[in-house]
Amino acid sequence: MDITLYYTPQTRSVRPRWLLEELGVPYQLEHIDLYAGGGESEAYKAINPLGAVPALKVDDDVMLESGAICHWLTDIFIDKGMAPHIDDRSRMAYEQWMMFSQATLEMQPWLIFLHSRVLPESQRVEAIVPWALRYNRRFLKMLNDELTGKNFLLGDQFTTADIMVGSTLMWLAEALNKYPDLIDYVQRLKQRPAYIRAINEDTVMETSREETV
Ligand SMILES: N[C@@H](CCC(=O)N[C@@H](CS)C(=O)NCC(=O)O)C(=O)O
Repeated sequence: MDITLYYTPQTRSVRPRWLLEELGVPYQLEHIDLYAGGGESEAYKAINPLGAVPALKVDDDVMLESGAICHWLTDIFIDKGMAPHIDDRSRMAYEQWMMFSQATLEMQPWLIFLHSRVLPESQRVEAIVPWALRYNRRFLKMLNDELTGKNFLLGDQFTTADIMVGSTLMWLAEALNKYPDLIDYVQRLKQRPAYIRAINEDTVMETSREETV
């Protein structure tokens, strides 16, 4: 199986890259320079007509959406232990947090990230950050309560749900200050060797081809 991840640093494409590093399977990175219009090239539009990252190519098949990509990779490499098996009852919590990260949590942290760190100052809208923080309060409180006394969302088992939720919390930076258990959680995630490798632009895992399915 030949895996290629279309990738721009500091975007949602970190999620599947982090997961690929956790899985320890070989993959290639195809850098798309979004900031230099790389998403607009005809060649990349043939991969993703939206011009966004990530995209995953597996042999001749292409998949979009960071959540779907992470879900699929986790299940195709289920023996690597990044999710409970489908007939394990803790899979219910896993599915919940996977979907929560995309459907419930993500929008406001993304706006906060855009309007406090990504956009040039002249394009930021001042009112958005306090609004988004207010709107997100109950989601953050729920997560903070969930993680009190626990290492990861499913307890001691680190799963892809931690990648999806944790990478989204990382956009919030100091906006997490009122949530001590979330700050500890994010710190714990940032210390994982696979995360450190994933955010290092030059790292590509060199695992032998025989390890792929
Ligand atoms: N829901 C999609 C969102 C993809 C997305 O919007 N990615 C951003 C980077 S984080 C992007 O490529 N933006 C450039 C564009 O949409 O032109 C996912 O999770 O994969």
